[in-house]
Amino acid sequence: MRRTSPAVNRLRPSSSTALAWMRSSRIQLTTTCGLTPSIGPTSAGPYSSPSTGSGRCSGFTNGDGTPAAVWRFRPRVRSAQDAQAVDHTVLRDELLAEALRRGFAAAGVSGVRPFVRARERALRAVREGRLEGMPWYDEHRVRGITDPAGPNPWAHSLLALAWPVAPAVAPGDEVRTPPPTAPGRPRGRIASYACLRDGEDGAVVDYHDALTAACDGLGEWLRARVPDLRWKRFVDHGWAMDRAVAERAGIGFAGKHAGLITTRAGSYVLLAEMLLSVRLPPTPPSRRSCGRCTACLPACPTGAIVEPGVIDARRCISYLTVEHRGSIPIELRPLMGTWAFGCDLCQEACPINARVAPAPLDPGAATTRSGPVPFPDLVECLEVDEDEFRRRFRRTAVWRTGRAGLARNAAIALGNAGDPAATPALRRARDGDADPVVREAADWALRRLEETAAPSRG
Ligand code: B12
Ligand code: SF4
Ligand code: SF4
Repeated sequence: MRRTSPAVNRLRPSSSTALAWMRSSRIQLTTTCGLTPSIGPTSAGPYSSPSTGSGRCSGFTNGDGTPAAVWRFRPRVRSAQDAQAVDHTVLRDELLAEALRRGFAAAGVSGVRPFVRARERALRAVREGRLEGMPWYDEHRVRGITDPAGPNPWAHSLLALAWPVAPAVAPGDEVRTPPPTAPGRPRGRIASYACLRDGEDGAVVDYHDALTAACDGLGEWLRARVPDLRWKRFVDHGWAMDRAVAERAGIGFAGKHAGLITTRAGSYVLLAEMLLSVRLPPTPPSRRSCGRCTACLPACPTGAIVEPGVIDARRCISYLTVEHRGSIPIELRPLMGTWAFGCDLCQEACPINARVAPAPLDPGAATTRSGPVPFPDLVECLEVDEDEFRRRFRRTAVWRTGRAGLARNAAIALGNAGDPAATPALRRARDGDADPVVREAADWALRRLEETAAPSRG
């Protein structure tokens, strides 16, 4: 059983003046978690609230272990403006604690000034064609997403949030694909984020829905404390630059596999952010890094990590299986292994994930009857019809690739799985699938099975 590292709370600076000020302002110190904020009835400014009373230590650290609460102690409150700044620091810390209480793995705050460095990198990626095949991700969009406050002049803060995802397999361990459920029905792989489960009934949910609900809940919580609050959420719909916001807010750092790495869940997180009209003090960026580790670079089978932190999406299995429409380039197919949707290999190679990622999913059944599973029956994925595809995947991440996309991926995965007993299913798809791309992929897979079986026949 894997455990996330315990949150470590630190109080800084812990000078006697600061402590005296805290007492006079009714900021409380607790022995159990280091710090539980509360603000007294004399506080000025638009916000005042009683103590959260939650007493949760975890509420006051960033995802990367640095204190989310940057306690800016002042010897005394000199003016109403100062008092308001104090209030907003407390409000921010209560908000961050509330986010963690609601299940987020990390939360932090950044300012709204444009993300200039991320813009330059993304423009370079677009110009160099590394994001080709995603026409919606163009220069116009890059300029928009790197200036989220531009069209929202009321916004003063960005709340960066990371939602934990259970890995499909324990990172660092050898991947043991469960045996086929029947001869000729090998199991492939679906990336962990697509298998995200709802905490309440354990059903697979689309992460957009899960994060949207979690953000809305947090927004309402905040509105109850800041009555005139305006907010707007961004849940991976392409109108914010999630990793750049997360980095600036200090909820983690960008790894060499390009993923944002948090302390509590490693890179097994999905990101979202909320623009807020309230002016909250920012949390500091993470000082952590990958150091000398390079484990993810050779773990990528297609060479998609072209330099540390830089992905050529055109080679990334995640792009090929999720975003790419039409035929997949032939030279990449043998490198795609048995991925039917997405890819987690660079994350699985990461030693930080091996230490801190959430407990892995149970491999479970091979059938996708109740939605995506980490090790799906590939023949089932190949043969699922439009109605069934809709029923099984409508409210999950797999919906994005469409019935034909999943069948195409499954055909290629079956070619790579190397089980000749899958030949009849591939022949049926080659001769009968409604989509020419699926028929061609099945044809390729049949030839690949023949080629890979040939040496053993000889
Ligand atoms: C387009 C996209 C993709 C594309 C391109 C990926 C890419 N790296 O650019 C494809 C389809 C390949 C993809 C794949 C995946 N994605 Co995606 N994707 C996005 C999306 C929509 C935009 C990303 C983007 O702007 N890319 C352009 C590049 C330039 O930007 P960037 O990678 O964010 O850049 C940061 C770092 O790479 C770094 N950087 C960039 N250039 C350089 C150069 C140097 C020298 C250095 C040091 C750093 C550096 O700085 C940037 C700012 O922080 C975001 C959602 C969003 N709206 O932000 C999700 C997002 C990045 N994806 C996500 C996920 C989960 C994945 C997958 C893991 C899914 C899977 N299991 O199959 C894979 C991982 C692939 C990988 N190793 O990155 C998550 C990442 C969560 C996390 N922990 O970081 C995001 C944030 C979605 C979300 N809201 O949760 N994705
Ligand atoms: S997701 Fe897979 S293909 Fe993409 S960079 Fe990571 S290991 Fe490579
Ligand atoms: S595998 Fe190593 S280099 Fe890659 S992201 Fe993890 S720590 Fe960084």
